[in-house]
Amino acid sequence: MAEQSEIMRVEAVVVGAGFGGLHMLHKLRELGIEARLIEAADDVGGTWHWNRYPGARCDVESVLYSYSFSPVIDAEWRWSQRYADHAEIKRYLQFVADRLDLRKHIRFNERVERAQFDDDRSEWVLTTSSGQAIAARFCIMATGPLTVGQLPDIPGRDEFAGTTYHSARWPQQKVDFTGKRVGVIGTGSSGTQLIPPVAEEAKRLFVFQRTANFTVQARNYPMTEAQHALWAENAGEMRVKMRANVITGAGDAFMTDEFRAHQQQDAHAFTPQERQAIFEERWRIGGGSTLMGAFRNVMTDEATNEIVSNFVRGKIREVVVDRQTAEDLQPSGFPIGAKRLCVGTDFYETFNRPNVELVNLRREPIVSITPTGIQTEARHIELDAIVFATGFDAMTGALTSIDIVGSSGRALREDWRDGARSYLGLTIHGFPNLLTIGGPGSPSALTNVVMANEQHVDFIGGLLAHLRAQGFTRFEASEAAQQNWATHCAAMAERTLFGRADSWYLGANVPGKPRVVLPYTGGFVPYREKCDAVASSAYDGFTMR
Ligand code: NA7
Repeated sequence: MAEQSEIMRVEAVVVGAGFGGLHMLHKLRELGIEARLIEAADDVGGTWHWNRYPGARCDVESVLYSYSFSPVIDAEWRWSQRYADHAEIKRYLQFVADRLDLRKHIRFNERVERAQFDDDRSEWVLTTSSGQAIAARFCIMATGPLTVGQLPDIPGRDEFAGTTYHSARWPQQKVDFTGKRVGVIGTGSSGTQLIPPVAEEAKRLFVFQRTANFTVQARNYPMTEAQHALWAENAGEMRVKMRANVITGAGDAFMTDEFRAHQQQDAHAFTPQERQAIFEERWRIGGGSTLMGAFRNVMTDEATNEIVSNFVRGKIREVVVDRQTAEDLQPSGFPIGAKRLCVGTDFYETFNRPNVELVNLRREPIVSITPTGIQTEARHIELDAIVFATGFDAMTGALTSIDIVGSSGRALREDWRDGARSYLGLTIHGFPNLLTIGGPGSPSALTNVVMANEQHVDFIGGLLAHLRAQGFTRFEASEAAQQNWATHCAAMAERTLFGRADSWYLGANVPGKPRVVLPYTGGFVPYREKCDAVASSAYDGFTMR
């Protein structure tokens, strides 16, 4: 640990300059708390700084995938697209950082490597890649659910002589695939978004698919003047509806009440023809994940889920001309939505291009990566570039990649060896004065993550104000409260279909990671009510001194 004299000392330190961290820094300053934010990148943006692969855009409509706390930002920013792309979202966060004058309290280009709690002083000491340390009474990890990219452990991976890319660490400069033979490994959200634009450039594109996923059409378009006007007038009301889960931003922000009419109804109450008409409207006009909200219980009732799944399977057969490819693209063996639904543009249409070929790894698994391409059990495919769209060590990876050591030398990596545990996804027993924005055990990426982050920032702001008002300098979640929350999270997950797929929601995509449903599946509204109840009971489940 650095000498005490060298250490910069503030009241609160925030890690990560994405949506959560920037808002947190602003909130701390509003509360008069001296704070610094540490960011590994050279700019703000968080996941939108790193994930700049072609086609990267959000799957929640931008008007709702944005901050609600600042009337100034609302008044001065206009989204150009229904679903903004990565570049526009990053520009938005740059605008926010400048407009709120946040940069002066951000230390860029410093990766936090270790965070250790000093029991005697009741403070956190963070050491960063710059060799500098910073000490703070409170440490708030805003490190994001999708931060640490996963590279598959394929023999020969590092011997490829061409160029390799990972979707989550895309180069700053435009990558030109013109005239190139490109292989893309992975058909999750990142793969399905980047495959169509890469196919437009590449000479040949080989898509290496291990598990066919469900992809829906985003139906992205430039925002209309009428929508801008509607938003300017109704933003407050729409956000109230969003927090009440009446609208989700998954394609329904500008839809009419008529469009939503059957959302709370049972799919079985409709004839197959009626259901088909409802799905068609959502596929063609609604777009995005609106299909998932057509009826109630899609993520809790297997039969309802299968009805929705079958509609998408039918669409794949309708769109993809080659019969074998259409069959290979059919998702099966898991419920729609249990792996995150992919929202893209013309993913299935791309397989009708003469330069694109699907390689079904269930039929011909990858044996190795060679200096000149990929060897499957059936053939060798010559390639100039390989794109790994192979996902993340989600929800916990960014936290466990930091050497976090809590009270009495307790290491977080050890603590979470059998599965991540937390109280409300906000704090962890044994780690006093540490807070996590969107941590495992909170709704996080299962809901509109910007909305979820705002709720966490407000909760944390309230907690820190309470501590100050009471003269406390230290808090910790009790073991009992954390255990009760874990039991509740598991019970909620049992009621859903999320456990039925090998997805990053469960950590199933990371070899050796314990299989636990990581985000809270009980819904954002009950979750927020629980947090509100905790806050209004003087922080039930927390010990303070
Ligand atoms: P995902 O959704 O985890 O997708 C990763 C993809 O990579 C998925 O198709 C995997 O197949 C595939 N994969 C992973 N390892 C391998 C190996 N070894 N061989 C072949 N294929 C492999 O990550 P994304 O980046 O697309 O999306 C993550 C989230 O970011 C997304 O949900 C949005 O919230 C934004 P598998 O299904 O495991 O068989």
